[in-house]
Amino acid sequence: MAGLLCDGPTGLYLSCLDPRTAAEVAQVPVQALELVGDRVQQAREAGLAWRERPLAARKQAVAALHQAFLEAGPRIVALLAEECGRPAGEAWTSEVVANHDLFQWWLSQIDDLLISLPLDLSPINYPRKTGRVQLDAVGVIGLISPWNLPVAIPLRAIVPALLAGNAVVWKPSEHSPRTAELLLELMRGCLPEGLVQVVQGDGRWGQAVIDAGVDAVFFTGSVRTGRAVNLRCAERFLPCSLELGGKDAAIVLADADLDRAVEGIAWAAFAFGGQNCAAIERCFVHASIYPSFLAKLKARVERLRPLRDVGPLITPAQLALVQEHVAEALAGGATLVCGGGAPGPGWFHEPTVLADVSPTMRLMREESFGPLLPIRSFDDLDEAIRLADETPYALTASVWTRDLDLGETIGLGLRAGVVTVNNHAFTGALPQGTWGGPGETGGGVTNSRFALYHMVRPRTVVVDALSQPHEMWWFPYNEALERLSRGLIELQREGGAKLPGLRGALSGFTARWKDL
Ligand code: TXE
Repeated sequence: MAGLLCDGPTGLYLSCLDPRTAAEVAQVPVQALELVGDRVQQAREAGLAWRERPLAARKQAVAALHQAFLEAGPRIVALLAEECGRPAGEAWTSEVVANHDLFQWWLSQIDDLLISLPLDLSPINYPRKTGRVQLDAVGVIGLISPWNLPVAIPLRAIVPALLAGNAVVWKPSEHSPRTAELLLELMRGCLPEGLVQVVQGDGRWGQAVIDAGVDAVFFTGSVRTGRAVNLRCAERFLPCSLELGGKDAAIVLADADLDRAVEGIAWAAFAFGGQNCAAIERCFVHASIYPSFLAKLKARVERLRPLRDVGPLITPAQLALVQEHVAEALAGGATLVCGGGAPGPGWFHEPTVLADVSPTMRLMREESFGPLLPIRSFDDLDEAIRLADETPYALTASVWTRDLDLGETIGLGLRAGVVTVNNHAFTGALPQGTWGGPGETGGGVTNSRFALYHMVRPRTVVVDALSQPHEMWWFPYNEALERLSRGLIELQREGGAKLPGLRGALSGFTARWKDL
């Protein structure tokens, strides 16, 4: 985590504090705000040559980055521990292995995904015309990223953006500047100089990236900031892809595999210290299994090891928010099942389960973004579904049941952009799948071809091989044109549009156009 932006004898810097100890462990220099425009210009210049490179050459450079990334795995894991308090097992699986899959998938798919799409032109209506839709790079992509997955979240945008021919100006979170510096060091060894720029700083530097003339913006972060970013982009007619908040629900049916549900829900609620937009932040359990579910979950959560399984909050502010949500719920009559304490050092909070919560409590409506799992029972499934959909967020949701068809039906009945049956949240690591959802989750899409479509600009190219002196739809408009059009429609209606004779008639017609 980084403290506030500081001004020292050598200029501005981010003071990097280890969230496990709250001690300063490093400082990262910050360039003056006024220089952000130069960085965007440098990226644009490098991008012009990059987009002209054959795709095979771009793939070769990104493949080299993939190898450098894998070799740097242990360094990345060690740095994530110091910068975010990330447990090693979690750093390996979510930030190294998951990104290995990301590189592999995009490198294997990008040729097909970027292929030009031929226009299927009727030789009758459009004789000797050929065309295609090609996907051009948008130019310079402005990427503004958060601290909670400081390697995976930016790479999910950077890898496809580069393969599509773009340059990237990346403003990482002020709470995770060092992982960005490490990734930049790897990129410098594999990509053309200046193609990816890292702009360190706080939100003002993020704003400066938007103002500096990028061609599209990709943002992951809070709803509050996402709204500000979206407005600023709208003023500049800048395409903007938003990945914002989540308040994921898990619905546990009476027939669920209880042991699996407890393990899976404990992981999805407390992984990343709960600081994951797809963390389970509300759990609805059928009344018939509620007591046994609570007992098993309590026993499981109490075995979670601080810092080994569950990391700290990234900032004191994040810790304070979690404590506010716990205090308000307890004051409102919720039951503390386990956890509840913040024994330190650093900004660690115990993984905490609260039962018998009311839907009006803050921890059931606002994003807690911490190791906090509120649970309530339900008798009526429709009531659980209504409650699950009640927040303005709709990122992911899960249904836990042995009846897989029922689980899928219930999941598809929810608003969430991602639904899983008997699992939760891991799909963010699937580059094939889409990640995102409506409402205050932002509506953007990460991963899959659908994310790529925000990184390219489709262009249609049509070439007319001088087929004929005149087109039927050109001036003058006259009786002959109307008769011909009626005839064409009649023939199309009779399925005769492919009649070779018609083609001759039509080209003869348009050849004699001026005499008609
Ligand atoms: O996010 P911010 P923060 C949520 C979570 C968390 C809250 C605050 O609830 O408690 O957001 O986290 C840059 N123009 N999520 O403060 O403020 C900022 O420098 C342009 C959920 O980290 O959204 C950083 O790089 N940029 C989310 C990035 O935006 C601006 C993950 C995110 O900062 C800016 C993280 C501005 N006006 C937090 N203001 C998820 N969906 O996973 C700030 N920034």
